[in-house]
Amino acid sequence: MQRHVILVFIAALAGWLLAACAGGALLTDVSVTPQTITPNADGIEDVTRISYHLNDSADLSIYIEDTAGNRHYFRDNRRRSAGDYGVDFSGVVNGAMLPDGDYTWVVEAVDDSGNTARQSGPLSIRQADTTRPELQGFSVYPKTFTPNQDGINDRVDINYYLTKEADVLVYLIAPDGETRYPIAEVERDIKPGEPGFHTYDYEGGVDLGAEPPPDGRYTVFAEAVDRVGNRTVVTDTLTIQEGGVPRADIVSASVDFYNPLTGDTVVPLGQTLAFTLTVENFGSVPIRTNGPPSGTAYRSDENFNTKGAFQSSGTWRVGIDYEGNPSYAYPYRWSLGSLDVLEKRVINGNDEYFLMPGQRAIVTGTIQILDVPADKDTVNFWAGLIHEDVRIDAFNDHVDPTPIIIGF
Ligand SMILES: [Ca+2]
Ligand SMILES: [Ca+2]
Repeated sequence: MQRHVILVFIAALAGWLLAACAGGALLTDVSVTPQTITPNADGIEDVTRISYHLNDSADLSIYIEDTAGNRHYFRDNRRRSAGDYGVDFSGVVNGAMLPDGDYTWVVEAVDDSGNTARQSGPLSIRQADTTRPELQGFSVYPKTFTPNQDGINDRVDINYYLTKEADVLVYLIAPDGETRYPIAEVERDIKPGEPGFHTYDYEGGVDLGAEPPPDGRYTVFAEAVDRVGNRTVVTDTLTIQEGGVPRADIVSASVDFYNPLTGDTVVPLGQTLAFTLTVENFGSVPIRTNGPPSGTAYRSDENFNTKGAFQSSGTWRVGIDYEGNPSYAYPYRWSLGSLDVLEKRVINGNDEYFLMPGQRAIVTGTIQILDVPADKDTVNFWAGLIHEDVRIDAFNDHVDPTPIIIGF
């Protein structure tokens, strides 16, 4: 009796080994449920569950075959180790919904010896939403930009009209083809993902103090995926030049205030206060400046506006301010050095002047004191390095306050 049981066991073992060697047991427990899907994002039978078990490592493919014999690969030769697997199929292959119809699903595994195991069955698709989301009028402007907060071509506008509710990602791909930089949408009445006009305002991250992506030619991708998985990708190009966070300071935080007649810090009413300081661009990008030029003489009742040199977003200037100033800060301003030491560029028909990376410039100027700024004999004067409409760094504000004796 016992001998008989052992014989049966050996026979069963032999049969199992035979099946394994023949590859018949490589792929087991395959099921596709349900057999009909209606992929229209109504939450009812929008996907079918494909489950299978691998008894050994294999290259696995899943494809859907139409009645004409065309294979639509959902998974193509993916490496899989032994184990249980399950994946949802929504009717979408390569970002496009298969049209309504009757299909055959096929799960196919090829082991390392080249043995193929295959199982198949019917799959019907009904009420499929085959409409792809479109990104109409996709535009990137300008095509070249310089994200460096100099007020010229610092930003890029990216726009499109989305035709259908979808998740949209917009990002740059670097020249290496891999590194990705996401771009955030500007919040508007039309929420992200809703049909309608969408806009993105990109400054390379510089406004948050981050270094922008390195200079180079990038591909802008906009990728829309609707609720059932239809996917649309549009691309354009964008070149980044002279990108970076601008950095400059007043060298040694030192300002030399003096009366040119005497060389000391006594400036009686009617006489002139002069200053000299040095500015350095210690960053990696040019910084823009404008007039009045270094050396310009002010009267104390003038300011840079009365000189016709209005505030200009992104420009850098040296300013002088004083204790008891009743008006806005730094009313007396000068360019970073005389124009002949700066780099001149013609941009959009205008002459623009730049202090280049690593460059230093001496800034001088005078203020004729016509009245007592405060009800005091001695008034503190100081300098600042102003990045107009952007910021004054703490180390560039209120630099080297110096008591000037005015009254007697
Ligand atoms: Ca459905
Ligand atoms: Ca710029």
